[in-house]
Amino acid sequence: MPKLGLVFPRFRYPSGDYPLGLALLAAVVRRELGWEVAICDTTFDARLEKIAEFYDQEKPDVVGIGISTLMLGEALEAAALAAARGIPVVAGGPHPTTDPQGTLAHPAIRAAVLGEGELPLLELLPMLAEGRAGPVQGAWVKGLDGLVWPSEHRHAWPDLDDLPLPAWDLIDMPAYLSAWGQLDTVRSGLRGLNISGARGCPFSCSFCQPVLDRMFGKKLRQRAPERLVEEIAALKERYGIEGFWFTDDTFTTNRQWVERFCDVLGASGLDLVWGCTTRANLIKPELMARMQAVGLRKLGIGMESATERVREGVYAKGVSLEAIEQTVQTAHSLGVQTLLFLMLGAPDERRDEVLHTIEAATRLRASEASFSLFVPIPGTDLHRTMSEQGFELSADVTDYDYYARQPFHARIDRRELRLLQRWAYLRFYSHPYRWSGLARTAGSPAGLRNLGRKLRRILPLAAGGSA
Ligand code: B12
Ligand code: SF4
Repeated sequence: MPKLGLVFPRFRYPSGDYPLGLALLAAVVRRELGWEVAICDTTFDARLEKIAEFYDQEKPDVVGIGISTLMLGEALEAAALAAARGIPVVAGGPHPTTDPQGTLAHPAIRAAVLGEGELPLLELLPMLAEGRAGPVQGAWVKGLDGLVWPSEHRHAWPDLDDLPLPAWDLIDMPAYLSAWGQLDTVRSGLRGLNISGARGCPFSCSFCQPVLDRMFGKKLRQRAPERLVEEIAALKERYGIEGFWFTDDTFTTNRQWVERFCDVLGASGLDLVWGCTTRANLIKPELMARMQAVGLRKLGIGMESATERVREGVYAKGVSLEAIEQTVQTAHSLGVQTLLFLMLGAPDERRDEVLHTIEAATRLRASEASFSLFVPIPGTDLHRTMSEQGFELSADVTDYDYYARQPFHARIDRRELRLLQRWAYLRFYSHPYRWSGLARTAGSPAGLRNLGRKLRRILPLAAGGSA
């Protein structure tokens, strides 16, 4: 029986979220093609030798590598190791989706899949295993002679309810359960896992689109609440989870669907706590109360910036500051924690605007905040407009590392921005309102590890420089 070897080269910035996309692809390939599948996940053992050993032990007929832009360097090394053993390589995930041509330029890679990998992979695997090459919808394919068959469109899985359960048996689930910290501020050491209920995002934030559109499309496709709750029940039965976190981009886009989900979850009697992300204008108090009644304990909210000029003028977020303040206040009154996502250092953002954002976030009754340094991801609208406006943007994708370098000359240089980022965390978390959450996080080994990991990311001041 032929074998597929899937690789998740997460050497940098590991998290407690298991590679759900790869686990789904593995399950689909097993069910539809009857192939054997093995997964090499470097999250807990980030060494190239681990990947080489995986190839030598598992001897896959084809290798598939999941790549986000931040993983590109290690992914290409993993691909080269496979090619050196004569194994054809398929690349998939956000980076090949955004830049299939650039991905295929690497000699070791034979195919770059656009967006959802399930359908293209089912066509590609037999083809590559037999040493053939040809056109495939949703993938760019390269023959052994270097001839490339491009593809215009991604090829989406038609019905999400027809996807099998992820291949958990191929993932080190106990390691993820103990590394998971999404709901640590709710209860110290809470056992939980990530889950996906939908694909597609209809919104148009300039720092994100059209990457997400290319990945999953703009149309929201949701799983039936019953199927989703079955998966949650299976996770509880097999792994004893006490909570879960939705990786969906905007969980509350479709109000009726959320209400049905709450009904089904409530009726299941599973008694779990959970969290999700939303846009502040898409969750009314009544809906939040209904979600809270069936276990919602944390809400992630994209705030990005407190100044309208940056949030709307640059990021095109489409959410007012009033809506953000209101939603945080409602959550606070319902006992739902909130996690704000913010970015510092937009192309021409001034120091006073950054400081204003830090103060505005600190004032809100939000339990947590993530202050990232802005990076224009290649392929996004903002990357394009910045280039049209004359910003010199680095062509080296390894410069698009959130935590290390700056791929353009910003008004505030990276060193100062990093100082501002430290100040933001200090200011936000020194407020007594957040001390109990911090204490709960520090009260579990996983929480403490996650805290240490975050500190290591924000503390270096001088890593890299501007492009
Ligand atoms: C949850 C999430 C996370 C989680 C971790 C997810 C994980 N398992 O590692 C956390 C919070 C840790 C995270 C971190 C980051 N993330 Co993130 N994340 C997401 C999010 C919201 C959902 C991912 C998900 O689970 N999707 C559901 C599963 C089913 O889809 P999937 O994994 O993408 O897999 C499908 C396809 O991609 C494809 N595919 C994937 N692998 C492969 C392999 C092969 C061989 C093939 C054929 C196909 C294929 O097929 C799969 C099934 O259809 C996405 C946005 C989104 N909606 O996708 C952003 C997203 C992936 N993240 C992004 C970014 C930028 C980051 C960070 C840099 C953010 C930061 N400031 O820290 C870090 C980078 C971490 C790293 N080491 O790479 C970007 C990536 C952009 C890019 N060009 O790479 C995205 C697209 C968001 C965005 N719009 O900007 N992230
Ligand atoms: S940032 Fe969130 S809401 Fe905005 S386009 Fe991306 S996924 Fe959609």
